Amino acid sequence: MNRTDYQAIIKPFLSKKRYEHSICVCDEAVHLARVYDANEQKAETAGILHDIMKDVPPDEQLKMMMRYDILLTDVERSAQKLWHAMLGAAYIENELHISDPEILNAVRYHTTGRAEMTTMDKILFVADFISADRDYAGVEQLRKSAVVSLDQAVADGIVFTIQDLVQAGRPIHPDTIAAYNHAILNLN
Ligand code: DGI
Ligand code: FE
Ligand code: FE
Ligand code: FE
Repeated sequence: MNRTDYQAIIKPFLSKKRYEHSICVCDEAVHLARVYDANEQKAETAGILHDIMKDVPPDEQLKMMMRYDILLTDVERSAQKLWHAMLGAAYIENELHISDPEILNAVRYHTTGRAEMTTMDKILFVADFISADRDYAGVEQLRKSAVVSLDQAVADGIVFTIQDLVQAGRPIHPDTIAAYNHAILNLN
């Protein structure tokens, strides 16, 4: 399967906006893979597929997670935005028969991050933040820092996320906290 095949697979699942986001993340992931000497084809696959489950209605996402024996913690149940990453990884493994752990983990952890992120995890995490379709305040700075230090960009992204979550009074997933601590400890 190549990029064209995967584009055709994700299209019926996604809104036009989310489809275009997926293409932009794919392009950025390939770019970062080139900069950081990682496998460009794996970055391309992870990028194009990362949000495949994002627009599936939440009740349907829950049913699908049960089908794949995904058990949710209390935090995960309360944070619907985390579901598409867990479900997305299970879906592409079970239905698209992707078995490469680098791709599966990058998709699985693209929303929260985790401790000990692989280069591929970091590439997808950062690509999702700085893709061409993003236009939040600070994105230009993050785009610049991403090609200088992937670790710095991961840390900045996690700080953004945690600040937003605290501001909104939302629960923070343990993987997000682990990613934060790991990123901070390894920068200095
Ligand atoms: O799917 P995208 O919109 O492209 O991006 P994403 O998968 O990174 O999702 C971002 C959303 O996920 C954003 O609204 C914040 C939320 N999120 C990330 N980490 C956590 C979280 N939400 C909660 N409650 N807890 C987390 O640890
Ligand atoms: Fe996502
Ligand atoms: Fe995304
Ligand atoms: Fe993200």
